[in-house]
Amino acid sequence: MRRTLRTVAIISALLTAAATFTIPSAAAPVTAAANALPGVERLLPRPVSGTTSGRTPFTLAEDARVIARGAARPVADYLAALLRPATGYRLPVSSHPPRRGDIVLDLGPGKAPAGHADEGYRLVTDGDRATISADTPAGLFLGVQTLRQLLPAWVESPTRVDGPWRVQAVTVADYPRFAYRGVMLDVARSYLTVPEIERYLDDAVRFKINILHLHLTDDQAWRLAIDQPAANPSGLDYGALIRVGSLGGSDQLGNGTPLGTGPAIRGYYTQGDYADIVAYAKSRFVTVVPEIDTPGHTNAALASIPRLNPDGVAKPMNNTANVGYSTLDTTSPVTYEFLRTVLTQVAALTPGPYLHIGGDEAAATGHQNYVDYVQRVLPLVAELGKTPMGWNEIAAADLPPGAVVQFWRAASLEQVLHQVSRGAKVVMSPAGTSYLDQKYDAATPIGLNWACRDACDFDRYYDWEPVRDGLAESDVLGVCGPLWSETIRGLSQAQWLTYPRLVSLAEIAWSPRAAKNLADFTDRLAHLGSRLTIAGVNFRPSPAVHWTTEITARSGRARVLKGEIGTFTAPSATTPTARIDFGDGTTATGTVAADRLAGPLNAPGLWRITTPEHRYAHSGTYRGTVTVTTPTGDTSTDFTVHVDKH
Ligand code: TNX
Repeated sequence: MRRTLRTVAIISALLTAAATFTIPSAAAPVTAAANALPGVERLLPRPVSGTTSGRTPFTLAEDARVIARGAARPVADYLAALLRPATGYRLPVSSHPPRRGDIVLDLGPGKAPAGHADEGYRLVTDGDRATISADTPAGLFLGVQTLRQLLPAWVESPTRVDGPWRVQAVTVADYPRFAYRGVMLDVARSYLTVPEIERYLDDAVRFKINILHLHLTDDQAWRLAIDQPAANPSGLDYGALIRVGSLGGSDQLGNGTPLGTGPAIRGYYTQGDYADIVAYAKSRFVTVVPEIDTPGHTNAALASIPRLNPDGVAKPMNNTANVGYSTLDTTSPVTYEFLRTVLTQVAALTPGPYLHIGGDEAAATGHQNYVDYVQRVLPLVAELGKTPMGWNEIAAADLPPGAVVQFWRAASLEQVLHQVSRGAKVVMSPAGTSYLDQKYDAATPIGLNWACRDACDFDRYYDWEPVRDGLAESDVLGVCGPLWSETIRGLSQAQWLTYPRLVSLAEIAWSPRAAKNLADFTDRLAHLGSRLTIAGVNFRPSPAVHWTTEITARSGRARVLKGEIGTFTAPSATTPTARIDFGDGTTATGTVAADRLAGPLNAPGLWRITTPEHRYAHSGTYRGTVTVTTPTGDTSTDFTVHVDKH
C-alpha cells in the first residue's frame, strides 16, 4: 500500500519544481474509478454549445505540462495547483511548444466565440491534448472550470488517486448570458474568517460565479476596520467601529429565542484582511462588491460613534436579529463626514467597479429624508469613481444613470422600472427564489423561512426567470444569491444552505435561457454530489435527486490483501454494502465504514471499503472487482494485483 498518501499530496501541492515522485510501494496506489467519463452533458452550468467528437479521449500524461505564456501563466499555475493533489503529477507550467498529453492555455485576440471576448472560451480535447482558448485570462479561467468537470470526479481529491486521468474528446464553445453572477455573504450577522471566505469562493467559482458581494455592516455588527482620516473635523473615533461595533452578532430573535446552533461568531477584518480577500478573489477572476448598509441597518455604527446620534449618546449594541429601527441622521453634516471617510477608504481598497450602500428597510428614516439621503450619497459614490449600488428601496429616489438596483422584493417594482427607464441597471435577487438563507423545508435546523416556505430546494431556485416584470435583457446585469447569516455559524453551515441551490442560480446566470430544463438539470446534479463529497464541500443531498456513486479501488503488488481496498461516494445511502471479487475465483464481503455520517446539517463523507485478509496462493496477475450496492444500484471498479514469485 502506498505510504503517506496525504504527505505526498501536500508535498506535490507545495513543490512546483520537485522531482518525479518515486514512492516505495508495498502494495497499492489508488486507481481512478472505472465509471463512465463525465461528458459535456454533465456540465454545470450548461455551456452554450458542447459536443462529443467520438475521437480518442485525452489522457493527462504523468509528464504532462501546462503550456501558457504571458498573462495566461497565472491561470496555468492555478490549474496545475488544482490538478497536482489528486494526480500526484508534477505538472510544470511551461512556455515550450506542446507535446502529446499536455494542456494548452491559448490566450489571444479572436480566440473566444465572436462577440464574447470578455469571458468566452473554447475547449477542445482529443488524443493529443486539451486546449482552452480565450481572449482574456478570465475566459481561460472559466474554461479551466469546464475542463475540471470533464475529468473524473476523483480529480477533486485532496489526496492522491491514480489515473488514468482521461477526458472525452469534446468541443465546447461557451460564454455567459449575464456578466454579473454573484453570491453574497453576510459577514455582519455572523462572521466568517478570511480562510473560510476563500474556501467558500474556491467552490463557488467551480460554477462560474464571478461576483462576491460582502455585506460588511449591519445593525448587529460592523466588520471592516476604518482608519482615522487625516481630516477629521468632528473628531470621530473610527476605531470604535471595531472596539465596539465588531463585538456584536445575531444571537437571538427580539423575543429572546436563540438563533442558530449557538451564538453568532464575532470578528472583524483589518484593511489588510480585506485587501487579502480582494486579491484572492481577483486571482479567481471574482470581483468583490463591498456593502456598507445605510441609512438603516446601522445600529452597530450608532453604538460605536456617539456623535452619529442626534442626542450625541451612543445606542446600545443589539444582538437580536431585529432590523428596521435604526437610522443615520440624514440631516446631520456629521453623517456625511462619516460616510465620506468610510466610503473613500472602501473605494480605495476595492478595485472592482461597484460600491453598495444598502438602502434596504430604512423604516426609521422617514420617506423624504431617505430620498434626500440616497440622492446625496449615490453621487458621492460616483465621485469616488464607483458605480453606486443599493437594494430596491433606493429606486424611490432619482438615481444617477448606470446606478444598480438589487431587486429583492416586488414591493417597489414600479419605482424600479421607472429608474430603469432613466438608465439604472438591475441585479436580480428575488427573495423567494434566490435567498440562500431560507430553510430547504420545515426540517432544516437553521435558516429563516419568511421568503420561502416548505419547498425551497434547488428546483425552486432553478425554475425562475430573471428577465421579467417588464424588464429587458439588457436592463439586467445578472443574478446574485444572498446568504444572510442570522442563523448560520461558520463555513460548513454556510455551505449546507448554499449547495446545491447556488448551482441553480449559477446556471440561470450563465446558461442560455432556451437551455433551461429542470429534469436535465436534476440529472446533472445527481453526478455533482460525488464531486462535492470528494472535494469536501458540505451540501444538502436533496431527497429529490438520485445521487450517483463514484468508486475507486487500489491496485498494486502484493501477495496478501488486507485493510483499505477502495473508497466510494454515496450521498443518499445509509447502509451500502461491498463485495470483493479477488480475481482468483474467490470472493468476500468488504466492510464498509463512513468517514462521516449524514446529519441534519452534514453531507455524508466518503465510504471506505476494507477487505478481510486475502492471500493469493500463486504468483501471477489478477484482475479483481469491487462492487458496492447503494440505493441507486450497483457500482463496480476493477483493481489489479501482481503477485510475485517467492
Ligand atoms: C431581509 S433582503 C434583509 C436582511 C435580512 C434578510 C433575512 C434585505 C435587503 N434585507 O436584512 O438579513 O431579509 O432573510
